[in-house]
Amino acid sequence: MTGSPEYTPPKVWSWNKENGGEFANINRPVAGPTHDRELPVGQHPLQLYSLGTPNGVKVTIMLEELLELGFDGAEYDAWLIKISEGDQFGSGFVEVNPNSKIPALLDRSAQPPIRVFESGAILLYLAEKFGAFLPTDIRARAECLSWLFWQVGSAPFLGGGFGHFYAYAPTKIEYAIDRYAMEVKRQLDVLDRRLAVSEYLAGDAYTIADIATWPWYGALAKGLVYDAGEFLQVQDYANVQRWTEAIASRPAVKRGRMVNRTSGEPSSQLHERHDSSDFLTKTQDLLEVSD
Ligand SMILES: N[C@@H](CCC(=O)N[C@@H](CS)C(=O)NCC(=O)O)C(=O)O
Repeated sequence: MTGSPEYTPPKVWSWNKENGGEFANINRPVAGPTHDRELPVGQHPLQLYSLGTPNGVKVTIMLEELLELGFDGAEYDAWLIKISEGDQFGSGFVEVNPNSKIPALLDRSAQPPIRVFESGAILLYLAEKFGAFLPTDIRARAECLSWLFWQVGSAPFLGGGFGHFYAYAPTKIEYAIDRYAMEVKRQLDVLDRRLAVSEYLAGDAYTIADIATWPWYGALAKGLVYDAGEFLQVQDYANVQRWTEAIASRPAVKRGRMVNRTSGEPSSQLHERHDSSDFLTKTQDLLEVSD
């Protein structure tokens, strides 16, 4: 084993603010707001406070899929929460999500408005509210929820484990990278075996299980996260590749990926979404030209 400096934990842990890791500036050992700031509110029933990360994209894909099916009640305002600047610690945001993480949703069609946090809970809330992307048959529903909860439980090993130590940690620690690379490859194999016998995760129909899983594992399979495609040999998971491509080609997925996105091609970034026409008129390439 190489790359791990000797370290003996002290009796009592203390907060090292200068640990050198990416995101060290926003990580804290305490919860709660750091400053007063109300959240903006737009004209639609659903107010989404988010960012175009895999967890955020789950919700914007779901909302765009619902709109694609003709559910007008799924119209939404998507506000940008800049987590690197600490927006998630503003008092208004903490009222919607006490866990201070995107995505967070406020449904103002109910009085008082209903708050929903945790991407899996938001997908389930929207699926039940609109009666879509969640099978009603008890067996298919159980399969769908099993994969949905699998995703929510598994992704932290991919993001917080593998991604953190492979891409973000200030030193490359072989033990940590090995441990999480093994787990992520095991997870890819779990998906690959399932997708060998089933078109989508819950069966023949595309559901919230796919909507939750695709932004993480589909992006990984395309080599788009952590620049780790070659390291993990993602092309070997042929069934995951087939599923990834099929979902990537859906119009709602293409739109959902653009919302609250702040990196990549300017034409792929729609920082805030308040109307369906924004995809044609408010992407960063167009805003930069008119500045
Ligand atoms: N389990 C949560 C995870 C959400 C999460 O980790 N969000 C990240 C961005 S992808 C975040 O807001 N991080 C800000 C922070 O940790 O302060 C979910 O699925 O919604």
